[in-house]
Amino acid sequence: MSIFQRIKQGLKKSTDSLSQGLTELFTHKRLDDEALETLEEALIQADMGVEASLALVEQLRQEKFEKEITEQEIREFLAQRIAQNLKAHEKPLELGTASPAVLLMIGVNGAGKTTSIGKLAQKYKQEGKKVLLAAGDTFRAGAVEQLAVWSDRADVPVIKPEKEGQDPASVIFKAIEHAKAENYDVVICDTAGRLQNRQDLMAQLEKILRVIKKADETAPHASVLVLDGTSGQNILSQAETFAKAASVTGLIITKLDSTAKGGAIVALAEKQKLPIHYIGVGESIEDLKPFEANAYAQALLDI
Ligand SMILES: Nc1nc2c(ncn2[C@@H]2O[C@H](COP(=O)(O)OP(=O)(O)OP(=O)(O)O)[C@@H](O)[C@H]2O)c(=O)[nH]1
Ligand SMILES: [Mg+2]
Repeated sequence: MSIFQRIKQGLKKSTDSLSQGLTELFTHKRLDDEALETLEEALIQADMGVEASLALVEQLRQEKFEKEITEQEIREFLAQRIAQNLKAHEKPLELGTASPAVLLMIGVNGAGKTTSIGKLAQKYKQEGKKVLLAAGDTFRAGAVEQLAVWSDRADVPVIKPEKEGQDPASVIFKAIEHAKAENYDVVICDTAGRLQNRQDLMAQLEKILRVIKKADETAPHASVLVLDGTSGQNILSQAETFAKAASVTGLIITKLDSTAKGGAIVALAEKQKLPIHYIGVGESIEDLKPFEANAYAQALLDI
């Protein structure tokens, strides 16, 4: 299945509610106020957020008000505008020239951090890079073992805590020191899931960042916020809080193969300038793809 088909399958439910709205709209043929209102509802239903939906409908009104228009033309108009808005977010995750490059993965519980680390590890390894993982989730039972499974799959080593419940910052510090000594190219640091309203856990994240800087003051070279694409509008407040607490440099949006809420990316892009480096489109190691604005917009509009 192509990546395009995958996203399309995942977005099917958003697409279905959109389609319903669009089909209803089509019975109007002429783009009048009522038709625009129906469209606005369909966009909001597809989780695109009120602001982004209003903006899209306004653009359509300006160009096509009281004109004859087909459903397909509306789809294409919207897809083109959405792709245009998202284009600026299409940016690869660049590791820069630091050696090792330190990559910190953060996000709420279950977002897909550890899985994305496994996928990235394999990608970098296949590019010929020397990759080390740091098991910085010392909090959740089984988290270290889960990362160890990914390290086996990707065939890269992992630095684990020496004892249960060890301070995560110290595990990550040790990994960076080890990577410096052994000339690793990349260290990817796992962290525990933390809800954005848990101030204690957000403070722990700040500590992790301080300790990373003790090992290398230019690190982390990327702080990647992993967002669960199935969470709809929740990803907006996550992006806002994590951006403040941990100077997020970019995003990975996971589970776009299995969501009816993929429209939330449109809402997010309206609010945040953060690049979307990758999207997760499945649970296997190769299911991490660069974000492509056009493919995403077309899948969302079922074109
Ligand atoms: N379908 C699908 N499932 C995914 C994707 N990414 C992760 N998952 C699944 O989501 C679940 C949680 O993934 P984890 O990688 O453990 O998430 P995490 O953020 O590390 O979770 P915590 O460590 O508990 O905070 C797992 O069952 C993964 O297989 C994706 O792109 N698509
Ligand atoms: Mg994890």
